Amino acid sequence: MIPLEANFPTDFAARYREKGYWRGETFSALLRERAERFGSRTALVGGDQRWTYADLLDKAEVAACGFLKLGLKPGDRVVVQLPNIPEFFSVVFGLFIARLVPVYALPAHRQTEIVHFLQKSEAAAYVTAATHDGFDYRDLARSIKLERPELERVIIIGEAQEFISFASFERDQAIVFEPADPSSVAFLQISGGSTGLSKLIPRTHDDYIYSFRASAEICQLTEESAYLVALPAAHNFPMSSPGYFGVFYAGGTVVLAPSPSPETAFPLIEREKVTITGLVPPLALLWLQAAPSSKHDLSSLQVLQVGGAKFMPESAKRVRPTLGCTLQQVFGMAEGLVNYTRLDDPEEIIVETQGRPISPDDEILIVDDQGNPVAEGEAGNLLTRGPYTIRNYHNDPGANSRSFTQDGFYKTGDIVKRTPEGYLVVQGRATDHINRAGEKISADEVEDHLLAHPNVFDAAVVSIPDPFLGERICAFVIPQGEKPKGPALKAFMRTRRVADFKVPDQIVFVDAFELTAVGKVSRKELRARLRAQFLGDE
Ligand code: J2J
Repeated sequence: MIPLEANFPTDFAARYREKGYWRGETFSALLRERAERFGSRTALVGGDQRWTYADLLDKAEVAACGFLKLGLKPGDRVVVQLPNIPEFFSVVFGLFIARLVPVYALPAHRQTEIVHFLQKSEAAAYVTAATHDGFDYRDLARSIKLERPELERVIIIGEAQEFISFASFERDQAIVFEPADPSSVAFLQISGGSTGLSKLIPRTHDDYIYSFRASAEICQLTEESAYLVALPAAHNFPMSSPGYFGVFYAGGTVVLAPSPSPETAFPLIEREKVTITGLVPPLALLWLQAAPSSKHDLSSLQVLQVGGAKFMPESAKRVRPTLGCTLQQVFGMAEGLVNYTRLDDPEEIIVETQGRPISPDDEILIVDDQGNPVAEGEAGNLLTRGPYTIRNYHNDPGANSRSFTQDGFYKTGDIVKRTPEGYLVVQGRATDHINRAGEKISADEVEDHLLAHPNVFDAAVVSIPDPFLGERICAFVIPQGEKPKGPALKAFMRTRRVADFKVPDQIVFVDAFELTAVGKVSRKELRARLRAQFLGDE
């Protein structure tokens, strides 16, 4: 098995410890300590369940016993694909307690993505729910097993049919849980994927716990905080910025929303007196639209965080007058670096910028395409290095040489400029992915699927600005033979067993791609031209 490595150089690691960022905390020790301190306080509300901190620890220990009794060994990877249900937390903390390594998949992922995660991580098990949102994940598990018969262990939350039932897990007093090494990789998060399928992001206890501990402080979380998980729980934003882990750190309450729609979220805010939540811009727009006529009392809400994609100043301005709470812009990435506007920042900074880094030791470089620093205030490529930013992807030498500089800076692919106060303003990006409502989609990946259609000669996929989604996916397609219909191509994409959010929103048929005199342009250049042409025509 390929070892899990975090590759922080020893001198950096020593400094991060010395400065008190890395404190030797682990997820399991954290939960135990909180269960002792806040035992009877409510940790989690989801569906009709309310779990105290003591309940959460108890259920996580039972889960840990169950996983170990399946023959899983510390260090084994387990792909977890669960919706926003309480069991997400007993599974994940159970894995931590057993020193197993969760690999987070989204509920929207399908066979192609899950098989990729299983392969890349060499996973020994897959945990999913029986059904969610009208989709039967047991059917998915069945077709995954046909493709990967070596996947022995499929654990189902709910009616398990022929699979292993999570509900059958039992405590075993004979099992002794060994403490985890705080510098070890605790889990694999998934990247937004700018080229091809998502990469796996190794995060250690030390670095990740620092990021949400410091985030909890920046967001002023306390035992009284109630955080609504409106986005999918597997996303890095609701997980750690400060997210539910930040809330558990502070001893507050995590409230799970099965859907982020105002119809579902507003009653929960009223009932549970939610104080803070995080949304992507399209959802924030929906909330702003729905709030004025809502009969629900939203007055408990103190902070609305918006991130994952650029929140435009005109929309940002409306948050305080409409919702009566503070907006916090969050510009983060699963690879590490997270920027926040601070709660007491002047309104202009909150509205106009995407915040400043968590840590004094987050190193920020803004460089031109040759790698030279740009003049202060100019836009350039954002590179970063710091106490919670990864130095490598897992099992991916190609991505590692592309995505990191020689001296260990992560190339974010974002184009930013920095204000005199040190705040970052996102201007765009250098890479060719599409940021569709905060979901990052690789143009390469979608093109590859379209090219598999017998009547597609060539395809180029680009992002087009969209008033609601921020960006939508537009595919330019050169047909061959009988020209396919747009809807048929979309239907074809669905047969490719990929997440639905990757299906192009729009398909434009063209006879040919314009070529330069040299006869060949890079895909990047081609996409840029098609995009410009399309926007010019609009
Ligand atoms: C513009 N672009 C943004 C913003 C992210 C907190 C918040 C978000 C994420 C996330 C996260 C943006 N304005 N406010 O992990 O902990 C784009 C950038 C970035 C990429 C990362 C967190 N906030 N982005 O969105 O790994 O392009 O993380 O590099 O999904 O989203 O995407 P992801």
